[in-house]
Amino acid sequence: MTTRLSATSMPLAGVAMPAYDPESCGAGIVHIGVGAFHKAHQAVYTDTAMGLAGGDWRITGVSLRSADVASALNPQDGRYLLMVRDEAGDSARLIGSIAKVVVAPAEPDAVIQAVASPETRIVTLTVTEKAYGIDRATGGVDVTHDVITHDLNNPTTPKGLVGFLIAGLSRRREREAGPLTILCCDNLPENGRLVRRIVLDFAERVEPALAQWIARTVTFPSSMVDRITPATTSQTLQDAERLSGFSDMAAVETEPFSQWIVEDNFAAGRPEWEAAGALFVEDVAPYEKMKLRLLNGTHSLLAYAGFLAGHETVGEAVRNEALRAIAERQMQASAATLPPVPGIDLDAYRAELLARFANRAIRHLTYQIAMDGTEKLPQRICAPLGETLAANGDACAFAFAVAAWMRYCLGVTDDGRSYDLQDPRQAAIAARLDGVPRDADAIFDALSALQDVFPKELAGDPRMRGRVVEALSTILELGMAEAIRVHARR
Ligand code: CS2
Repeated sequence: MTTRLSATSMPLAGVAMPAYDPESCGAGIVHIGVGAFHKAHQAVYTDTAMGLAGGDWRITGVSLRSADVASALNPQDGRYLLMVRDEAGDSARLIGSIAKVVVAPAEPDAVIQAVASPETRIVTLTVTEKAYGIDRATGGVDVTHDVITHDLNNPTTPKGLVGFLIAGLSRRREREAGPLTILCCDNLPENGRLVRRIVLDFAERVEPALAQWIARTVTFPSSMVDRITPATTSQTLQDAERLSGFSDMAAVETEPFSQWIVEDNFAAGRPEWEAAGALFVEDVAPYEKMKLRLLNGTHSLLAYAGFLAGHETVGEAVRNEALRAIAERQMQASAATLPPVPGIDLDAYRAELLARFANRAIRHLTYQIAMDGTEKLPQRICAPLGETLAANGDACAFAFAVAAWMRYCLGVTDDGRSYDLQDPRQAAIAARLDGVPRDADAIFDALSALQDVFPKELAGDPRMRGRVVEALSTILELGMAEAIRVHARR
């Protein structure tokens, strides 16, 4: 049997090793949501930064729900192989920046303690959009969200992200452990400001004095993160073993491209992430908008339309010429809604995105990206769509994505296979679609009434309705694959 990877492993030649001694560095970061993306992004920047500039910045990972990541990483002393793949081949590197992973349901106090520890100077987050429990109408916490309700009623024994942050911050204040930075790395617009608002709103409801302390002591810079990282599969693990010579249950595969744009507003220092290529700027908003609308918005279109047309991966979907044409049209319309983005040529950025999507060495499943549509559509599609209409533009370029998502909500493919929507609002979607005939107008009415997804003005705009119903009728009538061909010619 192959030996399990650990801190003392000497992998095969060709695997790059950490350029520092991880065990001699202290921890300085708590990261909540240790998924494949974190392991291919922030953990890598921190690993490079410690290699170049040192510092006590190792990461204590936190999983809010499952014990899987902890059982993969802890027996390996936090080590894992990062495989960077493109059509020219793979390169592999051992990452040493994660010290350990704590599982919140098993050790809730360890999570609170980690946030409160004076060693901890930064808490980074990749928990996905739905974990924040945002009320999109007010920007505060959604008091109907079951985890938020639980945590508001049980502030010392939380279950969710905001509850743990508040419990940790409250203990931090008690211990006088000093200022802290909370750095959101999820794909949400103005993500730092957004997290600050929900944290302060929650604190205000539990203890107003704590909210005041947080406002004075904690900073919430925004950041734009980018690296296409599919979920790890058994193939990933096999490839990692072949490359390193060790059994590695935590290996991750990703693309060569990587970007991190961060607002430089840190309350208690930070690693030299710029040495690893991060860009520090005063205002992240234009970069975030660009990435959410051009990369993520196109991803969502390719996910819904591609999945239903039988394309298992984003690569296959974007190699379908007609779907690619629809994607390019949506990108062009999205780009027209963007302010100038300092240092970025948007045409070149769009062309590079299409090449990244087409990377044959990465199998990024359309079904994976299709997950949580109600949390993703607002910033990716509805916001540029609403702005386009407000400027008297045409909704046409965005209508196919909305129609494809609505068709996807029916939960069954054109050849009759059912699939799970994997959406936090799937019960509400099912309730709205219950008894609704297979008719574009009726489906549009049922789903456009989801106010968390479609703001009232947008849902009520006849120009959006006309275009989406038109696209959805074609999809229902001809099936997705043929509808893509027809729509591309329009
Ligand atoms: C994707 C993102 O799953 C999704 O919704 O659009 O995870 C995307 O791959 C990343 O944001 C790329 O940086």
